[in-house]
Amino acid sequence: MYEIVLIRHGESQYNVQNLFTGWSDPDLTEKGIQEAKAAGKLLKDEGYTFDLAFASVLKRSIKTLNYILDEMDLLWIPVQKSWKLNERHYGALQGLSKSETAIKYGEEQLHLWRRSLSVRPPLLELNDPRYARNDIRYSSVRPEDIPRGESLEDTVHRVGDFWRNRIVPLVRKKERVLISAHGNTLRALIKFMEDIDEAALLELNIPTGVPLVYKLDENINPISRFYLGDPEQVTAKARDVAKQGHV
Ligand code: DG2
Repeated sequence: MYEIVLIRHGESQYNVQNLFTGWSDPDLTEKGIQEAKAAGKLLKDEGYTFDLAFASVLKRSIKTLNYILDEMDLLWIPVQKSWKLNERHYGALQGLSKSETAIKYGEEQLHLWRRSLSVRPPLLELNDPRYARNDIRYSSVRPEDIPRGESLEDTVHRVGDFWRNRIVPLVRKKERVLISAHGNTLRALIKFMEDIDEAALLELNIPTGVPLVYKLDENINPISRFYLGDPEQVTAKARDVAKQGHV
């Protein structure tokens, strides 16, 4: 049997202001830093350790990982960063307020933008400064692969690809892997691994800074998943994420 640990970064400056984030690159808040440190302590106390770790190329994911590894005295392990673990691209919604968008377009539309499988947000124009094509960190990415807005399904493809080609071979070698990523990247990964139906996907909200453990069978298919920590607190945090879409 194999095991892998996933975590959504700690609270970011955009999360606390309830803004769509996507590929925007806000820092962690002080609360987000504390969440990351607490996650590291929890993992250590529960006896977890890691041989290598993954992060996106966004600072909230990288810094969360660093705080966790520091807490676990594992800052020395290899870390691979990839844009393929970036948050789902929220297109022209990036930087807008979720609650104001709910007022403007209605909570139902907002819920579709946030939680459906196939609905894309409005796409960025090519000349929009938020379009990442001129950002140096993506200079090695093929221009046609740089999104202007993604549905969760689009994200499932890139994350699924990365999981299959880059992570699974390591898990098979019994490497203990930690992935620090984002709310929708993790929803995409869960969709890819478990193929959960759309109704369940609509209700799936990932809390910030809580380790999510996956037990996998010999074919790397999930047997079970569970959050570490106090279940009531985890449920309350996930409920808060869901509420961000209200007027
Ligand atoms: C949030 C997720 O991403 O937002 O892009 O706004 O995990 O990087 O904070 P994260 C964003 P919701 O889909 O929950 O609205």
